[in-house]
Amino acid sequence: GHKSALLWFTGLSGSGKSTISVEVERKLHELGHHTYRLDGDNIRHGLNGDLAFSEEDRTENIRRIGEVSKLFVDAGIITLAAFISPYKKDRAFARSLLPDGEFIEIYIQASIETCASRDPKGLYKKVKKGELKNFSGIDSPYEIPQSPEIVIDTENQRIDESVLQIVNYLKNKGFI
Ligand code: GGZ
Repeated sequence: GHKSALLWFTGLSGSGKSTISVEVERKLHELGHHTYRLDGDNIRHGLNGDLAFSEEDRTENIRRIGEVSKLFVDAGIITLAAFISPYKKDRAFARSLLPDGEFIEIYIQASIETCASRDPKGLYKKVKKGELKNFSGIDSPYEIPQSPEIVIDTENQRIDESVLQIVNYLKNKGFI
């Protein structure tokens, strides 16, 4: 048996939240753990299909994701949530829903310049052309986590090293 947990990945668009969370989930499966991953693909098109990117909508997005995540954790599933979650107060709200120690904030760190140069979806290019407004880190805030459980330095380490860093944290804390 294991304690369940919510792994909360926060960071800019293009920082690597999705990539790293997918690989952490793969590793947890290899180790025999039951997991569920929430991300833009299964949340913003369905449950939160009515929300856009204003401050109010982002807050509501994160509130619902926090509540849904809590249900998965209650069911004993190691849950991974990968969203920009730019506001400190919204991350704090999600944290407040879980028992102490079960909310693990993982800051996926990359500068805005690095994210813009990666530009996996061409969104930064659209921002530059003026076709996309209210973009996190450019003309919409991203509040850097002040005391996350884990900081991942994506500019200086490989994906497999980042995955190991997170898995080792979970082992040390007795989650897996
Ligand atoms: C930020 C945006 C925006 C704006 C569309 N700002 O890199 P992506 O594409 O796959 O991840 C981004 C995703 C952000 O959705 P979240 O639910 O994670 O955001 S939040 O936590 O702030 O509610 C990006 C895309 O949606 N996207 N417009 N204006 N990212």
